[in-house]
Amino acid sequence: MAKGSAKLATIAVVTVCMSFAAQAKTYRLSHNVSNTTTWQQGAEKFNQLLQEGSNDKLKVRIFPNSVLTGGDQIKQAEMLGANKIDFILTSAINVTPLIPEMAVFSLPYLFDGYQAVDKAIQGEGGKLIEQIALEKNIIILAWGENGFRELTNSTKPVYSPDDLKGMSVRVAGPMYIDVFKDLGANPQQIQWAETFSALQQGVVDGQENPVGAIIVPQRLYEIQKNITLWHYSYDPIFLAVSRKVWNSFDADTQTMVADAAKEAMEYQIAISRQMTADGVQTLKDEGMTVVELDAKQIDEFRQKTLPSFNKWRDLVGTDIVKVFEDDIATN
Ligand code: X2X
Repeated sequence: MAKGSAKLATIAVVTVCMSFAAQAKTYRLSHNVSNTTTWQQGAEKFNQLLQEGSNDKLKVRIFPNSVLTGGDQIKQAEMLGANKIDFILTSAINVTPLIPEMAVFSLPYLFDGYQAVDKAIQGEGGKLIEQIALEKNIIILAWGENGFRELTNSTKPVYSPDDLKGMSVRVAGPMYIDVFKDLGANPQQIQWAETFSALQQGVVDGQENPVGAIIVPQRLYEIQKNITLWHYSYDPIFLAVSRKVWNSFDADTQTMVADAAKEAMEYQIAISRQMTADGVQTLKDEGMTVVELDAKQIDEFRQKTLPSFNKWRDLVGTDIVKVFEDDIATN
């Protein structure tokens, strides 16, 4: 080979290597709500931390509204478990068909506030569910927050279970079907991606979701007149990675990715709680009737939903529920 062309070949090889080094590896992250939500902000934070921690070698592309699973929010966990999606950010409820134990978080009135939530999720309860998820190939890196789910509807203010009689309500998962039946309502399971139009077209009268993470940023107030702050069910989200992607990382990268996930979810929890605190006023300003309940009124809902609490405690496993209750009872 002539000297000149050898030199050219060397330059070419070096250039190719450099461009490989410069190109970030991009993973796909799926979540199932809009890009205006705190879920999206948490996912963006994760991406930012991932890029910083890897000197721009790793990043995620975020796919909102369950687009990677054709609008099916429940399928995300299954596809992650089958290594077909790299990362998911989703709510525990969406995983209950695959892992019934995940329903523990959203048992009606298990938690009476954020303090109880934090004790269980950061305690033995959270660890236990992480282990169970691992058996299904779902590697949970960090817990975030959807929040306490509140009831909205377009027909009338709801103060007591009687007001819910015959009302058609969109729900996300199987346990809520039972809960709303206990309350005399007419629940229907509908994908979140289809819920806005279902409400708009009057297919259902109401729905339930957290104020800060979903109701305000997805502008439910445009199509719902009333909201009842009954705090009946808590819903965490989690950021998980597929086993295939996780195993492709060396130990240092795994630590960096896990730390980025934790920091991103801490941030996501903080902004969700802030938006929930501020959001009630926003809903009033937007013309919604906001029903706040006293302890006695809340207790009426609690009593009525006891049959589904008991049914789902058995499905989840009494021992698992006990771990959560013990966490909650610690000082
Ligand atoms: O579908 C819902 O209601 C949502 C967005 O809260 C969940 O992912 C469970």
